[in-house]
Amino acid sequence: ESRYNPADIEKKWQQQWVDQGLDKTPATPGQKKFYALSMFPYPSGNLHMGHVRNYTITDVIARVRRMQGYNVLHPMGWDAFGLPAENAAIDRGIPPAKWTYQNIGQMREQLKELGLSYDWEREVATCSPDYYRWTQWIFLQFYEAGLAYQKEAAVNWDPIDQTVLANEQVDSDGKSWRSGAKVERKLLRQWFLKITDYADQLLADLDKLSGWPERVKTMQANWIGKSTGAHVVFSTEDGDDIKIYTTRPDTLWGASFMVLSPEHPLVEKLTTADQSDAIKAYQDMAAGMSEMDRTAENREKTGVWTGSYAINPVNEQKIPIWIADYVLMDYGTGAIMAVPAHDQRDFEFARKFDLPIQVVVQPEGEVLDAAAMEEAYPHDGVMVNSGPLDGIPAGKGKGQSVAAAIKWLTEHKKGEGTANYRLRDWLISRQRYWGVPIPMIYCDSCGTVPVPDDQLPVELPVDVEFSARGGSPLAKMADWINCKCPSCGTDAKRETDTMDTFIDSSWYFLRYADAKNEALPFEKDKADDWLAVDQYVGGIEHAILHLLYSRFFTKVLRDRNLVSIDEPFQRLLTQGMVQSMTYKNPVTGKYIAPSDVTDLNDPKDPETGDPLQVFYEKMSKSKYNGVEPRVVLDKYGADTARMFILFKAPPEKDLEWDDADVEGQFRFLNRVWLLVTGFAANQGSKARVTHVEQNSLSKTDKDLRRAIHIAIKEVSEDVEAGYQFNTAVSELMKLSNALKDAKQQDSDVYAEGIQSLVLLLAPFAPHIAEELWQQLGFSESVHRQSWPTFEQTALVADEITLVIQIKGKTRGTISVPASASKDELAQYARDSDIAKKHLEGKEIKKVIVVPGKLVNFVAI
Ligand code: ANZ
Ligand code: ZN
Repeated sequence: ESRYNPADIEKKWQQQWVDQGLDKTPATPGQKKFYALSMFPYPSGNLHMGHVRNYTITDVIARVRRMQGYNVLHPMGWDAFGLPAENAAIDRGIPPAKWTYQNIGQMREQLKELGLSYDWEREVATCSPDYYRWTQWIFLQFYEAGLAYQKEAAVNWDPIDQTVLANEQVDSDGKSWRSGAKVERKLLRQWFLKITDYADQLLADLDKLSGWPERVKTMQANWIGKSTGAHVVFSTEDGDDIKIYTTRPDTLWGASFMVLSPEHPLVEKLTTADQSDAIKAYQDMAAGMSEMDRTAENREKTGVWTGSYAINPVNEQKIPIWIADYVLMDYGTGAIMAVPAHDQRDFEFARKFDLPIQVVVQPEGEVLDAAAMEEAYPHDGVMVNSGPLDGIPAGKGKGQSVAAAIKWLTEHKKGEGTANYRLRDWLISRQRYWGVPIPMIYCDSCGTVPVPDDQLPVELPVDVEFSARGGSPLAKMADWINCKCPSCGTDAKRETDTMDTFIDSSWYFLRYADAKNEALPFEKDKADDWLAVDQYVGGIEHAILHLLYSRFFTKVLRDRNLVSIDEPFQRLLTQGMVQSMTYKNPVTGKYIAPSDVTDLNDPKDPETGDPLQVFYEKMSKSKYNGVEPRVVLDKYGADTARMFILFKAPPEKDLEWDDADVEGQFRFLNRVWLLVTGFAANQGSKARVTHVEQNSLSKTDKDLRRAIHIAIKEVSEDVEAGYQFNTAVSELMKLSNALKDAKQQDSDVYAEGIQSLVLLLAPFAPHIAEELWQQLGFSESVHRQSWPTFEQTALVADEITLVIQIKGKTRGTISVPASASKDELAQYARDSDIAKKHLEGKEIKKVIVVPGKLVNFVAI
């Protein structure tokens, strides 16, 4: 007998599986298809434990489905554009493409070592021109549909390096990560995708996603942020219309001033000569501030009066028009009616600038006095001072006042009910090199002209100079920028911005269905065949943007008749974090590497001597608590790493790394190895059991067979019900113990047990299962076998004969399950005809149960 040595078998089988084309996607998915997808990684260069966990979970699902007879698509690829590659170019002079492809090569090897059953023929890299050509094509589809447009928007501007910064490059104190300069806001003309057109569908269709965690759906719903209310039109004294959005049209009679966003287009016109300087100064100040700062709670209110008035349409009152930065231009209409009695921000503003406050909602059993109020009253009550609404129950929740107000507004043609969304259009322009060039050309005579399909891809130029200063490298490449207008042929210029990398990942799951297509991003039939993704697995950090954008893309592509599905991901599993022990000095706040801690049982800071806090936290470099997949693979092999990860916690829960448990899984695989190789050596072809006749079995064989079929049943159910792989692994351990304890090694049942154990183990620890399967004498791959099914009859426990006594005298016997507990035995006896007959009219004083033998009723 040989020892279990993962290094001997894992590489060998990985190569053989490739040679056999084991993981290739079937050409036609047919009726029974399964699309298993992991969120593809950014090729940073190294796999971390979070990746290993994510991909192992999906791999087990894919492997089980294959054994269950599904045609499985299980692909992998690279989310390969993005900032780190450009930083590597700036810092180390390596071209982004070279850096990226090197990393991809490295990580691909690591994935292969894990024994993940990917169809590598469908691999995609978003930075490859074969892929981004179609990203550009899809962008042009959006443009054609009127869903891509340009407008001015603010960027983070580093005044020293003269470059645009991504949000991640701005420190929390608003300084550039590289130059340290205070970051400014600068307006640039940029491209947007009109995701707001789909806000309603994106919200409503969340209901279709029954296989998604509630938490993720709630996060998406909050992000979309639908509110309902009304548009109301106020007129200025000069007769201009100012439209406002309010969620509380019922409070219109309490609107005592208006506030416009400083960027509102009417501000200039409304500003009187006297107020002009103050307004301009205020606008300049607001322009330099971020939205976060502007809307921060408890911030002292600021603002300036325009000098003009509007007329409140419900009561013809003349009310002043102000500007203030707490009103944002891109929410609602960028203008509000202020109701200080019932809105806290308006209240603070009114108090600060001494503006009138009018109560229109009275709380029940209390009288609000505007002069004495210390804060706004936003709660329920009864409408007052509100003409036609007086006396109506008020409030957003139970009140009828909002509906009544909308009815009044509609009848009087002064407004209408409407919905509003927090969701904004998606700003996709990035002033960067390493991304998809936006395929647009600017011509002096024709304006903005899309690059014709047959000129795609607009490729990234290669000889590029990188420096942290002076903006995007593309914007400096005259040769690349200058081109001919596709429409009139005169000199024109290319757009130099590239796309947000979230666009690349918004359609990759469709490309996998037809990854090599050179004429289209994917053929409709193929996408329809494979999509939706049956199981998507990834991190909760993508709960909002990536998933929302992918849903948006899917709906637009559907509306362009490129695919038929409404939703891309049928079921979503967000796996928990991989945590590990961290050591932190509570005094200095510094993390200490475990290797620097002198005594792990009494951990102290080696420098200061302070006792250290010890707790589990997500693995990360900065906390020195990462465990390198490399180290685990070298020491134990991929199968142990997989088994540990699956065993230690249910997939959606956080997992605490524990070396002893890793070791434990290694030992378990060793036991399985000994068990199966031992059997193979002694019994050889006995393993090929195809049928066991339950009825002719001895009691010991029946008992063992029950354990086998319970394991099959439990593992199958654990896999089916929310992928409870941790309990599935426990069941495998139980089965292995039962086989180890069994004496009848030469029986058919024992052979059936060995065979079932290897089959059930196959999705979890694919290499060792394959090796053992072959040692049992089978020639076809274990991964091509059918998933075992349990026999109901094998599950039934044996029966025993139970004696029934009344006052010590035997009255008869009944048959009961051998597994029945004491209470159950008493119940079986009580329910028996024998007991009923003899106990009629008597009172039971005592019930004596001798397990496995008899029940005695003491009755008088
Ligand atoms: C009058 C009013 C009275 C309001 C009241 C609230 C309470 P949500 O629920 O988030 O949609 N608002 C509208 N547009 C705004 C903008 N561009 N910037 C800042 N605030 C804006 O919030 C809608 C409410 O936020 C609107 O309803 C408006 O204030 C304000 F007792 O109108 B309300
Ligand atoms: Zn032209």
